[in-house]
Amino acid sequence: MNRRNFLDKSAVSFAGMIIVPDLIRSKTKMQTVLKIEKSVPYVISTWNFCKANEIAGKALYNNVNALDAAVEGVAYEEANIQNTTVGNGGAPDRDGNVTLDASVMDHMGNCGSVMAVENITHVAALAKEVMKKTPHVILAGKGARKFAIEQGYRPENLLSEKSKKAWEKWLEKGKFKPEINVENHDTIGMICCDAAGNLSGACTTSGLAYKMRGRVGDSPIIGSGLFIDNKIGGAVATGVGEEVIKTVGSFLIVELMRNGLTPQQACEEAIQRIIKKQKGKPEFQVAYLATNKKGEVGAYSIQNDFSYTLYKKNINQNIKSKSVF
Ligand code: SD4
Repeated sequence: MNRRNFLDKSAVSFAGMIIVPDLIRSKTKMQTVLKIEKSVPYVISTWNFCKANEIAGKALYNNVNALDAAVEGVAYEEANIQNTTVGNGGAPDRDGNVTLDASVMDHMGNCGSVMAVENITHVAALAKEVMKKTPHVILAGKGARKFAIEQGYRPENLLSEKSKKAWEKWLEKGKFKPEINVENHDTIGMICCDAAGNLSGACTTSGLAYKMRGRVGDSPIIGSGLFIDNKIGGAVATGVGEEVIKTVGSFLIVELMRNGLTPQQACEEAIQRIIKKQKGKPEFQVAYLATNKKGEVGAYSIQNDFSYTLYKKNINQNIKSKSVF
């Protein structure tokens, strides 16, 4: 079985990990789930990461809790070296280093994040380790890498041949311009609702291609790339992180939902906050995806190429988002 087949046939890819199941999925499943079942589990994730979405959905229907399902789902894309926007094989910074950002947040309001991590594929799982095993919320750079290795993660070269070639071509001109949606997908932000009705999420990315060394986007910043409040709902972001950070986008959406907006209205208002500051039509993309405790879903983007994937009752659908332009 070649590597690709292995990834497709396994529920989740285990590349780069030594102690496999415990790093991705906690030992503690929701043992009492049948007694407390009150929700139809569902998964939403940014773009068309159908396989990752399905993996998380199947885990939820197997009574895995929302946090572990989200981390398990996004792990598929982190290990997919064909995908140049997430994890192993991600586009490097302008100096040729692949540096990854990720965050997780659970239904209790616990969160963890890692930023600018090198040589570690499964950074969302690592963010979960930060949340569970350290007194901190964020670990960055060399410290995050060191922690990963202590936890049993195997360091790897994350610069794939495909990403290296694209970077070398970029170097011919060497002009930075945020490139969004080059392959009809980008950062994966995922929110899961489990059978107990609890919401959790994960967000993982290699960030903007050819960014400056040390640049960190919105994805590992709690409240920007991801925010969950289990009483209200959750939101995730993709696109140019700088614009998301300036408006603390995901937190804003959850707060707007707290004030009575639907997920759709909240995503639209959060995008408008960005648009209003621009002179003319922005050339960049920002997209939001949100859900509330009623199970309603909303999505909105600046440019018209955003879509999201919804898994519910064994059906996985990619749905086109509304957009400003
Ligand atoms: C970042 N938001 O690092 C991420 C990248 C992304 O579409 O989502 N690109 O800014």
